[in-house]
Amino acid sequence: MRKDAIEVVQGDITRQAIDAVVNAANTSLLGGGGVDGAIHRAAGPELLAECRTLGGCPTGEAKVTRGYRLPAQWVIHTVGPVWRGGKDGEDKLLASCYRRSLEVAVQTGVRSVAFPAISTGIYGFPLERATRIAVREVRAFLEANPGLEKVVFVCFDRLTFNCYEQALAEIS
Ligand code: AR6
Repeated sequence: MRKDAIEVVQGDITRQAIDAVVNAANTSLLGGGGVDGAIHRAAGPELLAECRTLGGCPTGEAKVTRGYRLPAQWVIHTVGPVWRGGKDGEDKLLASCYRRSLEVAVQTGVRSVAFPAISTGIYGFPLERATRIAVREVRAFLEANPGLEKVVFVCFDRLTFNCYEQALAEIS
């Protein structure tokens, strides 16, 4: 088990010195609030210009752009599900976000990736449920992909940080 390949930190994902940061975007890929707004502000207008060429992104999928003014070289934009009570395929779609983001990362030659807690803000996905899915998917992917060296869960607040620590301790 490559436990040491996963890190949990509290902080701002736009400040992470890492190969790629994942953006919790919407299907338009044209920016928004939350972490999406923060990434676009920090990366600068060139990011939006490149996003305009991508033609949007379906929920559960991922697309890559350059990072422009971010310390990260790449941004992997994924679209999490809006929480609608849990019977609308939300779990599977969220798992797909983590898996597809990591697949795109490996295809891009990325060795380290930072994730925000996708869907747990504006999209309302229950935090504990989301963190368990995130940890499970990332663990499984790391097991199967030794070329990927590090995945960091970047938590904006202490509650999210604690949830990831708990999920990592439970799912071993
Ligand atoms: N660094 C790390 N995490 C952050 C940051 C940051 N700078 N800013 C916020 N978070 P959200 P969603 C956390 O709402 O639920 C946008 O409008 C935040 O505290 O950003 O997937 C998009 O365009 C929470 O833990 O994303 C979509 O329309 C987590 O990031 C919609 O929001 C995700 O919260 C997507 O909603």
